[in-house]
Amino acid sequence: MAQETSASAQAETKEFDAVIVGAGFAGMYMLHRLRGLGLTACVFEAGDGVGGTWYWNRYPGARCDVESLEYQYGFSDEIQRDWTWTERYAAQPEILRYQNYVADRLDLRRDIRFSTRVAAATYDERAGLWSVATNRGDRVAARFCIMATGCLSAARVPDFEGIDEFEGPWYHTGDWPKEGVDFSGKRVGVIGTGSSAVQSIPLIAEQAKHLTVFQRTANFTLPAGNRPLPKEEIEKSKATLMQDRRHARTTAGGIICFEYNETPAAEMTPEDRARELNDRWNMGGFAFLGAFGDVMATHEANDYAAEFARAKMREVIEKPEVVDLLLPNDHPIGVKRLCLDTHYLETFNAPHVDLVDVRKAPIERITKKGIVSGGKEYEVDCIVFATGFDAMTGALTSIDIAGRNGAKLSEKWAAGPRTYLGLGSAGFPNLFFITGPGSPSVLSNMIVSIEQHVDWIAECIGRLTEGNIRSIEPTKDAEDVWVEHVNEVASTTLYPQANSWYMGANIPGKPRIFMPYAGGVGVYGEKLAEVAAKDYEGFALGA
Ligand code: FAD
Ligand code: N01
Repeated sequence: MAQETSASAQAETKEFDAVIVGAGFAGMYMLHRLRGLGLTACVFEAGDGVGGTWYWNRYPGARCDVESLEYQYGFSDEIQRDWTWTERYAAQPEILRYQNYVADRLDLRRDIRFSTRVAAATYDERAGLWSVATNRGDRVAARFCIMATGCLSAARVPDFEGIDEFEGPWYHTGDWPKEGVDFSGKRVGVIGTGSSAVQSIPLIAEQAKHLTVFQRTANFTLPAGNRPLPKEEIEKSKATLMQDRRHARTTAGGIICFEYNETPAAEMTPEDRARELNDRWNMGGFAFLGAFGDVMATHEANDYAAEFARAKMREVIEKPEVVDLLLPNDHPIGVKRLCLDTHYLETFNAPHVDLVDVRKAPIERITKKGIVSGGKEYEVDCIVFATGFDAMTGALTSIDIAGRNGAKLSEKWAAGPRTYLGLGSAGFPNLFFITGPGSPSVLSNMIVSIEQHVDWIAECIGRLTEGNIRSIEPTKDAEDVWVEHVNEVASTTLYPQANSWYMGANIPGKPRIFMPYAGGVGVYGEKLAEVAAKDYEGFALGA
């Protein structure tokens, strides 16, 4: 892996065609596409290397849950052919190596300023330029400002009272120390039972002397079925990846490794339903949610899947006192992100692993020595916060973004994000979001959605530049119609029925709005193409 270097510090305002914020999958590909247009771009990245999610989330057990052969770039046949994945679900170090390999191949780092956080972006209407300021005093100006800041990059530790008094070390899964953590001989407390916890708990338990897991909501989790990838499967994927990716863009989830059964549950016999669920459970991964056409749309269909999953989960839990606690029963399956695990539930069979129900008795405070819930102090030597992210909007609203007339994005979005197509927001010319709220983003294979957005943005910028068009921004009318459409589509699903981060429910005070677009990558892609073909219908173009 090449060492990360950074672009030289900017003492005074320097001008570029574009500024990109973030150097994860999105920012890296955006930079590559802008270079291809002959434009200059400066990327700012808070971390000291590329990778985004896979740079920050180094907790034990971190790996993708979209299969590696699909969770990779699909824009370059050479790049994909020269890289070989080793496991069905690649682990974090392998994904980060892959991202560094791509950065090497495309010589990306020379335009990336690392260890630099963008603090503010202000639109200068007269000059038609974004002025971007960083925490290190850089100031750059650019016609286009592209937020590749990530949907799950603003790690959040809840405001527990007393956290500063805790005498041991604590960690957040989304900001894990590079050097790793040795839990040997330690009493560990893990707060949270989402995907990050489900992946890390089995490995933390292997090391720890004692592990106490603090659970607010039991989650549906199913065996990932991870395994080494055989040579033939890899070769087959390499031969067809480019066409597979074109296909993936026409699907609902940007994934082609399994097909959705479109038949509604009620139209199937009980035997067919059971067979479908069983086969898909055994496949491992998200195929399970494709068992019937209406799993995510009706309670009846969802209940079949949820009941099946609970029965399977129950089979591996041995301690009678935790069975009921570990089985999710307060939300439909799939409306909170489904977890894929490797021996998560089995971990609770071990005598040194305890589960504390913090739904019944919420965490009251952190003390010098541990965590207090239900009036009882649980002593621990270290704490792992697997408490998730201020998802979808957190990274954007933490930047002081001011558009026309100094209007702030964070104020405009105070009652929930407002975008047209998840790509831009009225009043903020030439500001693009990659996988922004109102786009399929986190409901899909994110790399497919990232490439879909980057390609659209690159084509748009290319056409504006060629046509000498100074600016583009959503009209308020188009934005209002889109926001309404996003809500309408969500309301035809079961998604709004859970306290999920999709709904902003994990952040106290955050408006409860279903933020991603549930219409699917394929349908959404058709809309993007239509808008571009109609000379950016719904956008105002400034001469
Ligand atoms: P990110 O990778 O989040 O990168 C954004 C970057 O922007 C970060 O490096 C951040 O430091 C930087 N940044 C943000 N704000 C600023 C600022 N103000 N100044 C400077 N830099 C800034 N998706 C899937 O489709 N499949 C999976 O299997 C999958 N697994 C996941 C596993 C984990 C543990 C997590 C947390 C997420 C997972 N995701 C998965 C979602 C994942 O976030 C995306 O797949 C993808 O990596 C997002 O890439 P990105 O470039 O859009 O954002
Ligand atoms: O975060 P989460 P995550 N007191 O928000 C609990 C992706 N990802 O980092 O459910 C007590 O899901 C919270 O409880 P509740 C994936 O998209 C993918 O695990 O809000 N508990 C929950 O249990 C995923 O969905 C992978 O009631 C508190 C947990 O903390 C997303 O990233 C791996 C609390 C947070 O779970 C986020 O996952 C990892 C409080 N005050 C991540 N506050 C893959 O497998 C929060 N919690 C690929």
